[in-house]
Amino acid sequence: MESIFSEKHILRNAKTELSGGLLVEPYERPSRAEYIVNRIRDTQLGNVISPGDYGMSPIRAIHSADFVEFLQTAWVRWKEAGFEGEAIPSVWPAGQLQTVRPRFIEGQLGYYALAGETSLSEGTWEAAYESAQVALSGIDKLLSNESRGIFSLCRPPGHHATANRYGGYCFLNNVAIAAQYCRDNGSQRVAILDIDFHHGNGTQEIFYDRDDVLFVSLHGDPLDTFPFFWGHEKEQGRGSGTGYTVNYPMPPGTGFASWRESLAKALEKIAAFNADVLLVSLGVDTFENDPISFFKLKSDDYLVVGRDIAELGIKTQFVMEGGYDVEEIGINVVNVLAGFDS
Ligand code: SP5
Ligand code: ZN
Repeated sequence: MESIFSEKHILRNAKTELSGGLLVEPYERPSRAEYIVNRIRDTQLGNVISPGDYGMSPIRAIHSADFVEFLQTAWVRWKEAGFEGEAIPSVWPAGQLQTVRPRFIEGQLGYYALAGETSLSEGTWEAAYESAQVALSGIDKLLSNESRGIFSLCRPPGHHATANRYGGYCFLNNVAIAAQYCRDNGSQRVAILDIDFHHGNGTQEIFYDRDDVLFVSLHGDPLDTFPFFWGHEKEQGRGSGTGYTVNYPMPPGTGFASWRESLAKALEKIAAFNADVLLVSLGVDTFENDPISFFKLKSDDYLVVGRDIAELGIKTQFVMEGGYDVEEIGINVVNVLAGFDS
């Protein structure tokens, strides 16, 4: 399988994450992508290609103009305001009937942030833009050639970002941008399978009212983990989108046998939908040694995951999401991709 990757991911290199009341080194750090690309090269999975530039219009097809402008200008405005650290929100419009967008950057952070752990830092916009281009280049290549699978090694990740909110280490929703690109370039039905440990609240919200993009997610039960306010089984879509969002929350300690039962149900939904193309939000934070998660998948299990997905027989793009800083992140990601190819 071919991979799309850009060295510019390194522009996202925040110094801080708010975690347990401390400012720690972010879990979502540049070495993650290096572990993965090194493993791709070591195992000779396939070519690693640089992305093209598809510009702003596919990003604007998903994200609101004011949100994009906020991301583009936030860091400079934060520094100009005289703040010394990285940009972390401290106040939210929780419980307001209507919210007027504040003018000052400090208020805008809370207006646009869905979580406080993710600091805005120098280079964040540039890296997020490039990550979206990695997703777009992958889907464009998949739609226009004969290959069955492609891997977009996106960093920063995207599935928590909504049309107008960032957080959970995500700024632009790469998989949603790619899915809409499919719809705008001839695909009638697009399925998104989200197997990151965390619920893909951003992707869900973006397509919640639609019946042309199926969203199916396997994740830690939001009663017990981030993003806490989305991902319950009863969230199934709205209006003509009813039935086109499907959630499989699972409890702490879930191992591969029961996780795979949920995967089988998810794959049945996708097969019944008769999708032209499948996009997989690929997180490997389901791994037993992931530092922030509570599932118990082992490295060899990821080979089976790739094989199970391949059995659908649908053209598939894998889009990188989470999976934190342990050396096995490279092994686990490449096991999914190699399993798919096998
Ligand atoms: C893309 C993705 O996987 N985003 C995940 C964002 C999770 N953010 C909250 C992390 C909370 C970590 N809690 C620290 C526990 C340390 N043992
Ligand atoms: Zn995750």
